[in-house]
Amino acid sequence: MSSNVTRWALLLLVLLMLPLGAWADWGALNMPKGVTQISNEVYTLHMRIFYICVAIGVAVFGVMIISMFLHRKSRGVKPADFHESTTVEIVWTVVPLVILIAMAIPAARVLIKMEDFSDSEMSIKVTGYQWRWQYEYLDSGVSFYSQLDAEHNRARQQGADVDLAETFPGTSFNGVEDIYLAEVDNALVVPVNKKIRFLHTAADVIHSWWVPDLAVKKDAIPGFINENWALIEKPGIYRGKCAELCGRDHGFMPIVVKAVPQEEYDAWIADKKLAMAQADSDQDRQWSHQELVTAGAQVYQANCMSCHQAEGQGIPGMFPAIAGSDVATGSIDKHIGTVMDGVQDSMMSAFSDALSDAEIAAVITYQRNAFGNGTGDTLQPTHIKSLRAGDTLSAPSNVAAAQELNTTTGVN
Ligand code: HEC
Ligand SMILES: [Cu+2]
Repeated sequence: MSSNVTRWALLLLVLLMLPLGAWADWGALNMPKGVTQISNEVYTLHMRIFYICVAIGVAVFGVMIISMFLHRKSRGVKPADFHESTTVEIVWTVVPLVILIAMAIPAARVLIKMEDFSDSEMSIKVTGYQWRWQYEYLDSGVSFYSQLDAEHNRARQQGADVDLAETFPGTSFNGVEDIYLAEVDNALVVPVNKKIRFLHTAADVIHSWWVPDLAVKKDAIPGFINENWALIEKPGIYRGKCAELCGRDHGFMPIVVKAVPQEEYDAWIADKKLAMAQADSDQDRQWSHQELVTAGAQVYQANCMSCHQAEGQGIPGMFPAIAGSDVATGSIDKHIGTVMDGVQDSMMSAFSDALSDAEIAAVITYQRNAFGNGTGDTLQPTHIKSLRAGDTLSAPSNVAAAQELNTTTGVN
């Protein structure tokens, strides 16, 4: 008997020690408390229900294990042979019912709060694309795209071979500073202490905008608008990602929300508006060939390189090469059409909404001259602008004029 007890005690000890290593980092496994009132309520709710589950688990397994131990055959226990007990049936119906109601009431209360969009002080429309986010500040007209930082994007192309210490010197990629693949070019800047309403939709496939610290996770569905809101109390940088399997690069569309004090936010909006006005006027001027190529290289790295690759070599069987491509060295109209309207039923999406006139003109000029394509062509933003206006007739002469301009000025 006593040797039996020792054996049981030993087994229990081993079982208890197994997860000890994991306990040290328990906090990292749990859901974050977040920085909004709702996220705190969600956290509290989550913990309450978790503890109820733990209590039920301990009670049920406790009774089971103790019963099995105390009434085991070797002790000569005889099984009871009664049938049907009204008392037991009432107890095991009423007790779970009471527990379920006790869980449903606080859960419904938080859910209703999450769906309450009244009194929101500003609205941001968030549109998911493969693979970037567009943010439109509906109150101030500011709008931009946000995607994986170009350096991170370049590093990840090396796959498992990437040496982070070498690629990002001075940056720790362990622990809390781990931002590899979690950095974007343009963060979503928002003011603290304002009720922000988010409107979620998508332009191609279903995405999901997920920022754990804000307890915000909403599907972005083409043709639908889903709502959500957040009131951030603490300035800081909050990171998230697309939580929907939205295609090949699904893991590479991070979200960065930067919450700043109101004055800082106002200054940022003013800056953004200025930059947008500047970009607008850039659409109307004549660019030099070199300017377009330089700008185009950046547009290419940010938007096209993930598929067509750094040297324009593509991935055989998947993404065509731009180097020596019939489209990039042939008729410029076909090239423009490919980039602006995409290719039906392929991974080549339409870029006419995602890129500005200048960006489209620049990336096409770049593709037609980089990777040994050397066509010498120059495409002006004004040409794309007139195309958008439906003015197809003026197009060829415009291109020709631009080419002449370049041969005469020698910028080619
Ligand atoms: C998601 C991957 C992807 C991205 C990003 C992408 N493309 Fe493509 N691209 C494709 C695919 C796939 C094709 C082939 C389409 C077909 O013909 O079926 C293609 C074809 C092309 C072609 C025609 C090449 C040929 O010879 O057929 C050009 C030009 C082109 N893309 C330009 C661009 C530009 C410019 C960008 C960035 C603004 C870009 N692509 C971004 C996937 C991509
Ligand atoms: Cu996505």
